[in-house]
This record gives sequence, structure tokens and C-alpha cells, in this order.
Amino acid sequence: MRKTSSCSTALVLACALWVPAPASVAQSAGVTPDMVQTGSDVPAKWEEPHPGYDYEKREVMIPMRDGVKLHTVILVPKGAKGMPILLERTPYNAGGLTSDKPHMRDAVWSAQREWVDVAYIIVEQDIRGKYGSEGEYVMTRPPMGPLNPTKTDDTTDAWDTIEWLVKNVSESNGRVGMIGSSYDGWTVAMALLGPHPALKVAAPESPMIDGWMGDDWFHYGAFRQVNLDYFTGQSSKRGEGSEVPRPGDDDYANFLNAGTAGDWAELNGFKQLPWWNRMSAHPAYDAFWQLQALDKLVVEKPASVPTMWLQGLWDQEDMYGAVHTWEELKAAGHAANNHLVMGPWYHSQINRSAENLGPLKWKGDTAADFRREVLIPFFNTYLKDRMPAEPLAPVMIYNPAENHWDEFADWPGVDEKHLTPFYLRAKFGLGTAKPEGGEDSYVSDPTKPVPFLAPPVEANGGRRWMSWLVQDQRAVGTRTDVLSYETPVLEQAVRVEGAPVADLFIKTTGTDADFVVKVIDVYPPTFAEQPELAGYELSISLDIFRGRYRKSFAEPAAIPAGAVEEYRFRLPTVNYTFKPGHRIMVQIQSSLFPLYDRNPQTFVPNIFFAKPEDFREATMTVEHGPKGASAVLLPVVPASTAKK
Ligand code: PG9
Repeated sequence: MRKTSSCSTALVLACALWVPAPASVAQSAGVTPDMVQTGSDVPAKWEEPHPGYDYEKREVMIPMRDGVKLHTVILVPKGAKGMPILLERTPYNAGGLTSDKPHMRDAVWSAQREWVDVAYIIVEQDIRGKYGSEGEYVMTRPPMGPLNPTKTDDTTDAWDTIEWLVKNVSESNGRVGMIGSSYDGWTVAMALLGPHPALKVAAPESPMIDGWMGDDWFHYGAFRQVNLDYFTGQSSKRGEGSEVPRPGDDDYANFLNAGTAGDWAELNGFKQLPWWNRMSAHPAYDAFWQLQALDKLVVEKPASVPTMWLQGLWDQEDMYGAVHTWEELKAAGHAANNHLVMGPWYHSQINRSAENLGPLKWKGDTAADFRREVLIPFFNTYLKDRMPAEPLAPVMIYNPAENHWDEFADWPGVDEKHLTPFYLRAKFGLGTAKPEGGEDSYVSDPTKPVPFLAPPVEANGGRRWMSWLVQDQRAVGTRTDVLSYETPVLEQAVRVEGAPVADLFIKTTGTDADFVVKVIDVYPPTFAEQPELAGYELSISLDIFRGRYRKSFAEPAAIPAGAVEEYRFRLPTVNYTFKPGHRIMVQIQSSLFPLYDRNPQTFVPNIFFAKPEDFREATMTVEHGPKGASAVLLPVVPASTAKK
């Protein structure tokens, strides 16, 4: 404390000269060095002690062969010894997929909790150029080769990562399993093109395999324009970009008013996005798409890694990849180490709970039960030497009508010899007897496309997106531009196993056209078990085909106006039973909007850049013969071929 000054006469002079010292000097007497901070109070590196945590979290930058470092989060249970590693490589923020909770099962994202329960080291990695990783991002970067002149790809990045992990995570047993859905499933498939020897097992879940044929970007050449938000979300920033701003709340109106997908992209600055420029310059299945089609590439370089190819039966994003890849591998003689699984799931639902899909209710949680009883034991077999009680079936597909899993020794894909034509008949009948002739017409008007969801359509379908494939098709059945053909009420069950094929003979007044075909289970008019399903029209297999590709996917050709042309294409895989009392229906229409861009119905070189005057009404005439008997060929089997 400062004292008050008091001066005697003798000391007057001195006192007169006395000036109180500044505070700092006055204090310095008691100051010791430990009281003074010369640097920053923030340490160069803070090691959080995490008392009570049951795991250790390590964030590392793993160097790749070209020096680029990838941000990797490693969660190691405390006391772990000789544990296998579960690796997921993602463009969706490895850091965000883990949190800082004291218990490891709370710190991982929901799909990984069960893996923590069975003692796995969990590794999440940002792929090159995304979030915390260095390097440049390329959308589903093609493998090294003509489309990728660099010395790295997601095969080498997976290899380098696994090499580092087995050398540097001392708690591991040196074995790694890779898993991931959709884009992350694509990273698994890429790793299989040249797997590290420590990669012992893999599960690509709903993997994006062929973006043109039937996964995210196109289906048989029809462009999935609701994905345009994905372009900005994924490639406008290293982190997460934002969605395209909407002028209104209804995407049916937003996309219709914008014009083409190209107009929408132009308006929203997409020219700045190299991926958009590259993709929109290749609307046909040319070398750009062919050389990155992973179902073909995995066959060129088959891996011996035991692999489970998984997807949903109603996968609204990647309906094509897993099943086609498995079929290609099987055809090339690699069935022994490759398994196929199709659950009654929407996209990536394998990683969530799956007690139902829309109004369809399943027996138990088909995803959680599957993970616990099949997927984890499959990984444990190769990563922990734990032999399963029973060997895993080559193919497991849920039968949604009978509500159980079926196990198959083999699976046909498209088996032309065993397809039963269900012909489109007079008076909108459907049956196996060949019709004598006849035709039906509808007018497809590009200014009034058939909605894929009842408008108003929320951005990306909103909450209806995941279950849109199972919505009631009565919503559009009364439109004059949707033709519905149905069988009489079935007296006996009709069982189908495999891929249906649409075989349409149609003439149009235009020079280009899209055709959508749906195979529908029509429920009886009353349904006591679940009254909301009375009369329900459930699509079990649905796809769209862009008519210009009817002769060649690589080289589009105008449709000769007024000539009957054949449109033959494979529909998504089914394992289904049409029950007695139900009917089978086939619906045909020429748009599915705004999910798919509109076909102008006039042949133009590139539909992305069609002009308003190219969009014209066209009359589509569906033939029943004699110039061609339109049909949907169903893979009917007399009795289930599933293992009993
Ligand atoms: N279906 C998404 C996707 C994968 C690959 C490319 C583009 C989109 C996904 O869910 O990751």
C-alpha cells in the first residue's frame, strides 16, 4: 500500500525534492521472475489429459507418396492390444464424424458404435483436398490413367494410408477393414483396385460406381438435376459449400421457370466449378464415363479381398453400383470372395435404423440386426480370425412382400431365357398372352412434366427424398400423360427374382423422348392389416431411359418422328412376391420432374443447353403389335430359389 508523505523542517529541502515513485517501480521490489509472462499464455501444443476417457484420440497428417498429407482421426480404445482397424475415407469431414465425448462409442458417429462395442480401432480420413487434408480435390477422382495424369488416386491414397496405419498404430494387429457408404463406398471400391496387403476385408455400401448408367448423376442419360446442390456443396469450397439459393419454396416451379439444367447452372454461377464444366460437356456415355466406370475397372484388376457389396432395394441415389459390380465380378469368375446384399433400404439406410421405409414395415430393425448378425461377423472372420457359426451366403436379398431375408447360392441379374413378358394389352390390360395389336397414346408436354413428388417439392425432395421411391403412385395415375396397365386380380402368387427389363415399342411425333417405366404392386382395395395401404400402388422397380441412346449410349441419335422404335432397358433388381389378391401394374410416362431434367422432345446436340423453342409437346404412341408388342419382362420363378 502507498504511504502518505510527512516531512520534518530539517528535511524540508529533501522533502521538497521528493516525488512519489511511479507505481511499477514501487512494486518492483516484491516482483519475482515467476510473476512475469514474456511470451504467450497459450502453449505451443496443448495435450488434453482426458481423465476418465476410455480411448485416445490422435489427429495426424499422414503423408502420401507425393508429399501431400491427409488429415486422419484415429480413435484407439484405452489398453488396446492387437486390435483391427476399421477405416473410412470420406469427403464429408472426418473431424465432424467424431466428437470429444469421454466414451468412444459416443464419440463416433452412429453407424460405428457397434464396431466400438466389439473392440475396433476406428479411423476416419479426409480424402485429398477436402476439409483438413492437403492437396487438390477432384470429384470422384478417376484412377490414374488417361483421365488422371497425376501419380496418385484414391487407390494409392488408401494404400499409403494403410501402410502408415499398420506401421504407426502400435495397438493394431496389422489388419484393416474398409467400410463406407455412397461416396465413402466409392473410396472402398477404389481401394480394391490395388489393395494394400493389410486390407483384409471390405464393404462398399451403396457405392457410387457408374455415375452415368444409374448412380448419382444420370440414369441411362437422363440428368438428375436435384444433384446440382451437391455440386456446390461439394466443390465450391474445401469445406462444405452451400446449396443453390431458391427463388421459391417449390422446386417444381423453380426448375421449370429456370429452363434447362444448364440455364439453372448458368444463373447460379456454376461456370466457376470445373466439375460442372467437365460433366456438362459429356452428356453421352463417352470415354469420360466409360473410363471411370468402377464395375468394369474392378474386373480388370480383381482383388482377392473378401468383399461385401451392399445396397438398398429402394436406393434413391446409388441404385446401380453394388449389384452391377457384383454381377460383373461373378461373370468374370470372382464370386468366391464377393458377396451381394440388398436390404429393404433407402440410400445408406444400412447405417441407420430400418424398421420401416415409408409406410412399409419390416420385421425388426433390418439394418441394425444385419450389422450385428452378418456384417460385423464378416469383418471379424478376416480381422479377428473368428469363424462365423455358418458360412456367409453368396447373396442375401430381402423379400419385402414376405418380410424376410432370402439367402441365395447364386443370383441371376438379367437372365434373358427366364424372363416372362407381361404385355401391354388393350383396355390397359397387362398379361402374358401376346396381344393381337393396338396402340395407346399420350401427349407429353414439357411445360407440364410429371412430378416425381406431389408439388410443392421441397429443395432436394426435403424429408420425402429418402422414401420417394415407395410413395403411392396413385398420385400420378390419373394424369392423361401417364399410362397404367394392370393384370386382373392375381389368384396365385407371382414370384420375381432378378432384374426386370422394359421392352417398349413407341412412336413419337418428336425427335427425342424420355421413357419412365414402373413395375407396381397394387394392393387390394381393402387391407385390414394396415388400412393406409388399401389400394396402394407400390413401385418395386422404376427407371428412366433417354430415347436418344436407344441404339448406343456413347453416340446419341435423333428419333425418326413417326417411326416405331424399340426402347429396351434393364430395370432395378427385385426379389419380390406379388401376392394373391394383388395386381401387377406397369406405368409409362415421359418425365419425372424435377428429379430428372426435361427432355425437350426435339433432338439437340446437348440437352443441358437446349433453347426454349426446342421444348415441344409430343404425342407418344405405345404399340401393342404387330409393329412390336410392348412389354415388361419379369424374372418370374415358379418357386423361390432361396436356400431353405
Ligand atoms: N450419393 C452421394 C454421392 C456419391 C458420389 C458422388 C455424388 C454423390 C453420397 O451420398 O455420397
